[in-house]
Amino acid sequence: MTPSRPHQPKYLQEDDISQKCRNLLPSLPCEKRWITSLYQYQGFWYPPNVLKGILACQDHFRAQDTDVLLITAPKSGTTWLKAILFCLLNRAEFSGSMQHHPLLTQNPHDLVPFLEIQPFFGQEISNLTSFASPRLFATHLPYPLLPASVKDSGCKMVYLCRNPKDTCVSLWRFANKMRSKATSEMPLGECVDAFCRGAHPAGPYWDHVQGCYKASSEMPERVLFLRYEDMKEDPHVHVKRLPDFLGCPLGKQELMDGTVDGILRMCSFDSLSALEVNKSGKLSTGLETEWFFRKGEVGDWLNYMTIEMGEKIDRVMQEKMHGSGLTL
Ligand code: PAP
Repeated sequence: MTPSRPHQPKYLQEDDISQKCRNLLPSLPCEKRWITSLYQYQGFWYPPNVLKGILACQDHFRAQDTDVLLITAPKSGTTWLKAILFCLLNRAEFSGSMQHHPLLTQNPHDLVPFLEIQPFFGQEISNLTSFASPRLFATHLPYPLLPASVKDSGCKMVYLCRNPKDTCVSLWRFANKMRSKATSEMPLGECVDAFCRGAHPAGPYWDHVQGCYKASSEMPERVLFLRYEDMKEDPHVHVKRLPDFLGCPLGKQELMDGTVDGILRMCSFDSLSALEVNKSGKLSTGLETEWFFRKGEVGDWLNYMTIEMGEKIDRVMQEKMHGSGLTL
């Protein structure tokens, strides 16, 4: 295990891992080519400190039937959908007082915690009783690694996927921001190689996406499968599906008074990225809020990758997703 470097966000520091995690690490395959060491646990790659949170939430998280869980691979649009879900689920409370809306002063990641990062961060068992029902959480855990209670309960899951080449570029830019000042930048070619080997945080991407795609095909009432590109193209149509799926359908008045339009405006890339909290704030995990707002565009990979890099990702995705019925 590599020691923590100065200037690293708390999120990446490796000193603070539980005994259970410490005992497990030597038996796991380790990847050193990412900006931090990654360990392969139950088929997916994570840094040790996140692995600690995964073990804790797998052991201790007790899902409730009313919970809502947003599931994404990193850089698939998590921040955007966290904001939208938060607005939809809390719309009754803030409908008359939008100028006091929590999203104006808090980053979506501080309002909607990742199960394996914030609640179990730095402690073995987190007290989640302070969360009002319906509780809204997010996770980068793929379907097979979810805590048993999530699968056994009646809670709702929303999965968001994104074009793998855009996801890879977004991941590359983010990883380079997150690296310690003492570490050199990762070239894009290395990130593409890691992506195609599946050896990046929460990778392999193809397995991550397929787990929830399969679950949504088998249990459409429990898992809603969305695509970032569809949401960018027609956000209204796709966001309107959410309240019905979550069991809190829009009322007649809300359908007439532009509730969804208001939520989409508030959660748009331009609105969120212009807020002071998202320009200069820090998350409780130590990450800078502005890192989560880069461009938010579809097809941005074309501005960075060579044709060969793009074809390499296409080839591996086609091969690994063959027969799944899903194309990205
Ligand atoms: P996470 O999984 O680590 O939480 P996530 O939010 O999925 O990160 O990824 C950030 C991406 O979402 C960035 O994409 P880009 O690098 O291609 O630009 C970011 O710009 C984009 N994003 C953030 N907020 C929004 C938004 N409101 N609308 C659309 N895209 C957004």
